[in-house]
Formats: sequence, structure tokens, C-alpha cells
Amino acid sequence: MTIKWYPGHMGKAHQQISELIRTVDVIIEVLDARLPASSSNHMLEELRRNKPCIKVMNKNDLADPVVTKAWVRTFEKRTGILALPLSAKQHREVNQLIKLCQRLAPNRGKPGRTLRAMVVGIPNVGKSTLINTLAGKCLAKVGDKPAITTCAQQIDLRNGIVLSDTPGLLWPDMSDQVAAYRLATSGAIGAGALDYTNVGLFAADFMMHRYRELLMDRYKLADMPDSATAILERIGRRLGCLVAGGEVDLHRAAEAFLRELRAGKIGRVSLEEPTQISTQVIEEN
Ligand SMILES: Nc1nc2c(ncn2[C@@H]2O[C@H](COP(=O)(O)OP(=O)(O)O)[C@@H](O)[C@H]2O)c(=O)[nH]1
Ligand SMILES: [Mg+2]
Repeated sequence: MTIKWYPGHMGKAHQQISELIRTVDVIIEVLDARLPASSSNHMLEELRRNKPCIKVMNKNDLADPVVTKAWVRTFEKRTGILALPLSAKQHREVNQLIKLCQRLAPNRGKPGRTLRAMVVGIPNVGKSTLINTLAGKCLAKVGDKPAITTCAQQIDLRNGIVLSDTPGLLWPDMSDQVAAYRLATSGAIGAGALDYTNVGLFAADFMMHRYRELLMDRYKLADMPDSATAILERIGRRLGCLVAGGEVDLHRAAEAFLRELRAGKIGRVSLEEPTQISTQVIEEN
């Protein structure tokens, strides 16, 4: 028998989201397009039951378009799920979300039949940014209608859709080491959770195997060094991350490299592909 155990606050959050989900017609799950599996929480699938769900693959501006397409195809094989890659600050892209909500709940969004939606996701995937863009100028809170357990307000999007103004917070699954390193590489979890130099080494190793050309172009590498440490040293030297005596400060090199990677300076990079994730994870997510 598997015993499921969650720390107290997680159990409570879980309970609250479960209750909120019951009150909505469509769930808007925000994921990071660069790591759609690792930035999800497998509990949501259980909590969702059969509620329609839109997987918003945010930060699409940073992700590899070919890999993103593969993720969309994988997600949409499942009933009641649509996937939408976007950048949360782009009004035109975010407006597509309204259309998808209407597609998933065709009997709602009409006078007297409000379509209720809520945004959920792990920290830093862009939930607040998305809600702000959705709310736009017509930000209007709909009276004092508390959603069941919290005093969440509703934002009237003025097209028959109301959105809970507080996103449901999920937590990432940190027990999976590779997922944890991908999350750290993306910036979703802060330094401190994992050693920064190790995260930099993980990212350098990934880039040298998967996005070799991008790495070589960005750092003007005439040849590819044969280890992640050697890559960080070359990058550190190029970016001037040195200590007295001219040695490379690996920690600072890792920081500078990760900063560039996260900002998209190296190119559009996806950290995981559907084929790398076990079927079980995809089905559960
Ligand atoms: N490049 C990029 N950054 C984004 C995008 N959406 C959000 N961000 C950034 O991601 C960070 C976290 O966003 P936030 O909305 O606070 O995430 P939340 O914790 O899920 O509410 C912020 O620095 C945002 O500016 C996007 O589409 N592209
Ligand atoms: Mg937020």
C-alpha cells in the first residue's frame, strides 16, 4: 500500500484547490513551455476529475518551437484538454485563451450562464502576469462573492467569463532529481534549493548535448570542450568571471551562464521533450 503524505500546508492547499475546482467550468493550468512536465503537479490530474483543462504553455518566447509543438500534440491526445503556447504579456496571444475556454465549455459564457475559470500552477510560471493581461484595462471585481474557502474575488472579463483573481498555487515535485534540476535551470526554484554550480553544470551538460550549435555560437567556441566543467570555465573566462590569479570563478560563471540561458540570450531552448518523460507521467499530468 502506498501511503500519501504531505506536509500540513500542502495538504491544506490541496484541499482548497480541490474545493475551488468544483466551482469552475474550466481550469487554466499554467506551465512553463520549456519544461511542461517538470513544471506541472501530478496531483492536479486527480483533483481535476473530468473538468476541462487548458494547459497554458507560458514563456513560449523562450522555448524551442519544434519541441513545443510536440508537447501540444501529446497533451491534446487526451479528452477535455487543450494546450496553448503563449507569452503571458502578449495581449493578442492571451486573447486566444478566451476562445479556448468557450470551446471547452460551449454551454457557458452566455447571459445568465457565466463561464467560471481559475488559473492554477506552481510558483513563477507566470500566473499573475497572465491574470493581469487577461484582466487588462477592464479589471473589475465582481462584488463580494467569495469562492468557497478563500475570499477570492472574481474578475469579470466582460465576455461572459469570470476568473478567480487569486491563482491556485501548486507545488512542483522536487522528489524527482532531474525535474528539480530542470526547474532550477529555468529559474522556477531559487538558488539555495540546489547548489548553483551544480545547476550550472547540469545546464552546460544539457546544452552541449542538445543545443550544441547555439552554445558554440553564443560563446564563440571553435571546438566543443569535452566536459560540462570545461564549458563553464570557457564561458566564465569569456564573461570575465575570474578570481585573483586569473582562475575562473566557477560559481560566478554558473550564475552568469544561467542568467543568459533564462533570458533567452543563447536561443530558444526547451529542457524536456515528451519522449523523455515516461508515459505514466504524461498520463498523470
Ligand atoms: N520571458 C517571459 N517571462 C515571463 C512570461 N510570463 C511571465 N514571465 C516572468 O516570469 C516571472 C514570474 O511571473 P509571475 O507572473 O510573477 O509568476 P507567478 O508566480 O506564477 O504568479 C516574472 O519575472 C515574469 O516577468 C513570459 O511569457 N515570457
Ligand atoms: Mg503570482
